[in-house]
Amino acid sequence: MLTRVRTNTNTSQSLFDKAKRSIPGGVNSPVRAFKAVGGDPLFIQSADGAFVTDVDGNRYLELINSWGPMILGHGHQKVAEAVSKAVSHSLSFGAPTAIEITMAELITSMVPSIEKVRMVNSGTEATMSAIRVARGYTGKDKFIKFEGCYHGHGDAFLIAAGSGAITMGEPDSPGVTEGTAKDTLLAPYNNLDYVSDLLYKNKGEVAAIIVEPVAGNMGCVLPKEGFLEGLRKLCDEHGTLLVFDEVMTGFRLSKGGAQELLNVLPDLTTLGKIIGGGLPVGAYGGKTEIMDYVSPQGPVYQAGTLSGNPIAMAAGFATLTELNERPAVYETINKSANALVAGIKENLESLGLPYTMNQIGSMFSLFFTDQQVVDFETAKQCDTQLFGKYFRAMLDTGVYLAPSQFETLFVSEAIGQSEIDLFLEANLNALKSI
Ligand code: KE4
Repeated sequence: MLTRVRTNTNTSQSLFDKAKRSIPGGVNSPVRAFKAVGGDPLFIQSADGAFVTDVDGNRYLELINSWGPMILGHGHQKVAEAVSKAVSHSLSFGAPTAIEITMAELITSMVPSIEKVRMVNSGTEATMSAIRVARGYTGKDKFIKFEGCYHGHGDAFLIAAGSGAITMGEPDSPGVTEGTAKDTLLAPYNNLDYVSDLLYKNKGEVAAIIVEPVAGNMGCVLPKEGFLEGLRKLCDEHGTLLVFDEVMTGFRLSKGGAQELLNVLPDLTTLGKIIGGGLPVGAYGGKTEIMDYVSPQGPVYQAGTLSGNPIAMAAGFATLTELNERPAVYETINKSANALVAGIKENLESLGLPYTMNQIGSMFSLFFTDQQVVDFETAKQCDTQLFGKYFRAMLDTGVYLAPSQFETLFVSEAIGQSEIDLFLEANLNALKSI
């Protein structure tokens, strides 16, 4: 059962006070600190299916899915069994293992554009490495990213980044040098003319365009008709590599990710989140001709102590195998997402609240604005104060949403009709109270 009204959050509060004495901001990733929505973070004790329980025993229906990985729901038996079996052989060898081959072969069979893949430990490592390979392969220095897209915390990406780094223009963070920033070119999402102009102004200098094929870090923002196809064409014309950052959309929008669903093939793909089934895994891959530039096969160096860790591979392989062998999961989660979005819209309209909802498959975002949200500029027009009130009201009615307007909600296979009904009842009560 949901905790209707939270009894207390005293233990979370005292843990947060304690955490701040030894961890910057009391968290190991900024967005978890609830700064974007107000209030203090909950410390989570456990999770099962579509629910999380905090250290005070409050139970919440959740649509964060640990920021994407938990597509099968929390505590999936096959994933848990795979991990405990792997643990019985000890944890890490720093040497090649057979499961890395079976994992690589599964990924290359699932993701249309990937012929060879390298495992790393996070999405950030994946995107950093992909841009390095693109620069090494093309011999060019610059790359284009889109305002509001987030590709992890690598220096070169913290320029008008999305997710927790939402700011504009200059490097988002001290420590990112002008020298680094000068090679990062920025364009508005969904604006092909701007990209074309950038490529002509920097003729022969642009190694790659990196894009979230469906943006999830300024809230969920979909590519306009022809946008991705246009990027593909521009890259071919300019000898620039197209990099799809599918850390969020990979294995989420289909078993072949956004590139399979939207039928546009990149030269390189970065992966994360679902690929690890909840354990720290990232990967980058693409055409053999490009990936063979990666050390020790080629000259582009990239390494990692725990890359391809056998426990993480076991969790990831079990998760991807479930998705590969039971593609009906996508029908289920998409259907649940459709029902949630339809119900939320009904609730909003019954109260006459201005809103926009963007959805694709099992990813969706609610924006408090009466404009369409198609890029970073329009995303920033939203009423983030109202979103904070909405977030806190939903939390009080037992539903745990992503603690920022500039994030996306994810629906897992553990969400069924009863969870949908619970969510929509809480949603109506929360919307009435803001
Ligand atoms: P990680 O380094 O956090 O594994 O992946 C970075 C990354 C790269 N590319 C995309 C498209 C991503 O969405 C991410 C990470 N996503 C955020 C949530 N929007 C992670 C949550 C967090 O930073 O705590």
